[in-house]
Amino acid sequence: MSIVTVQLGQCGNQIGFEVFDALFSDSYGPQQLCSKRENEVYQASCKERFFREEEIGVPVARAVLVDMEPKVINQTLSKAAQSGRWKYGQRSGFCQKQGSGNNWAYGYSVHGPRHEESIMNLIQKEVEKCDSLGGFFIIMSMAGGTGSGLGAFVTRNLQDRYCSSLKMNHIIWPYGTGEVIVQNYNSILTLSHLYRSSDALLVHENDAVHKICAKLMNIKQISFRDMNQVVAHQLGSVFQPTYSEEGPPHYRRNPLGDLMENLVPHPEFKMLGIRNIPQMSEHSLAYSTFTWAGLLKHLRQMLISNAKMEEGIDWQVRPPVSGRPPLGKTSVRRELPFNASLANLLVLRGKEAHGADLGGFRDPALYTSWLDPDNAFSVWKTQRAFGKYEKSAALVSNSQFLVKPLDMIVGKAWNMFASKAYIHQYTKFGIEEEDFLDSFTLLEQVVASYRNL
Ligand SMILES: Nc1nc2c(ncn2[C@@H]2O[C@H](COP(=O)(O)OP(=O)(O)OP(=O)(O)O)[C@@H](O)[C@H]2O)c(=O)[nH]1
Ligand SMILES: [Mg+2]
Repeated sequence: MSIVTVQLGQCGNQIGFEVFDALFSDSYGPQQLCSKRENEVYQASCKERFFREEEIGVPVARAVLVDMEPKVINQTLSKAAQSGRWKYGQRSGFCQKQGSGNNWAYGYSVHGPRHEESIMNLIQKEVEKCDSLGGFFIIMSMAGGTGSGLGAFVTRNLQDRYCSSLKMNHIIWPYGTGEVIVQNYNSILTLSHLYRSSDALLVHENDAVHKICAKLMNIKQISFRDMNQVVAHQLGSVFQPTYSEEGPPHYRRNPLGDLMENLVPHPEFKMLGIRNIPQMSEHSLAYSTFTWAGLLKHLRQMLISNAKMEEGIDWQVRPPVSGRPPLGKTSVRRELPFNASLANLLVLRGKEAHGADLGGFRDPALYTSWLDPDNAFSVWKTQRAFGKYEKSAALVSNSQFLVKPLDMIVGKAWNMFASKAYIHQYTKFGIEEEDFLDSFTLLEQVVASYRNL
């Protein structure tokens, strides 16, 4: 089954490019751990998902590029073409002359309806080129104007027109400080709208990705490109092929569907995050060896202590000893910031992945009590290595990890809203105070639901 990717705004397009490049590099890079035959099946599986063949030339990404200004789209198209390895479709990009100026309302209410037909036609053309559609992957930031506002509009349209197809939005969470003043307004409007029309929101926080670049990758002057490569690597480590239930050399046909089934058991809980291990510079990798036991022990502790990387993990955090306490009762370890999960999907790639001991992730104490732990944990595997790592693990979690950042954003937006700051810039384009109030209500409910897991 194929996935159609929709890249929106500056951020969505820049990340989208790195994702396709990472998928392609991994699929066609050197590979020693599996047989030639198995490697070919892996490549074919990746291609079916993310690329299509044209009669002449290199594979074409199953993607649509949308921005309201031409610069990033043109750069992205030409970078892919210049790679000489893969490219975007000839008429897969849509741009205009002027962006949304970080105004969500402009993206949603002006650009959206004005360009609805053109954008939806492009998407439909790409869908028609899939033998079988597995769903949509929609990449955007939540703090700007186009990716966030127009992205929310397009997602709603996809929900109307392709209601039986899955939609997963990949969202970049803005830096906590130092960006545009209205980022919290844009963020709450994006999240609340996507909560109504998307099946899952897969989030990367810029602050966390920045730290990974600094601490794990040892990059001194960190650019968006560096950060996007980290994000792309993490996404690739989840979405590259893994064995189906039949086992090797058969690969999973419907990754998006399986992922949703494993991770989103209830529509109130659709916030997902990724952690992976190891992730390091080429130089450090040359001096490192890994065991599955060591990798999984670290990854588990990253999950329960809500660390985004292995460096600086708090080893004091433990799950409650005999299950978590009933609501309202205090736990002995309550002061510790234990990150409870609703569901986890572990993806193992590389040497002897089939032999790894997964007991630590099956521990019922990690999970909410209302879901059977057997259903809350799933694992995907392949013995084919991912990129340059002989062994690697990624964990996609539906957990409490966003409670704090979400609560912060809602709080900051609410404070600004209470003093009516900048509201006129939104009402001017048809987003009323009522819409803000609806967004606050919805997101406060999401925070409360996750907090009570
Ligand atoms: N990780 C990452 N974040 C980005 C990138 N580009 C922009 N951002 C973040 O995205 C937010 C701004 O959104 P943009 O995507 O630039 O905005 P846009 O969708 O183009 O919308 P307008 O420019 O307002 O029309 C900020 O939070 C930036 O930190 C990128 O390439 N990578
Ligand atoms: Mg822009």
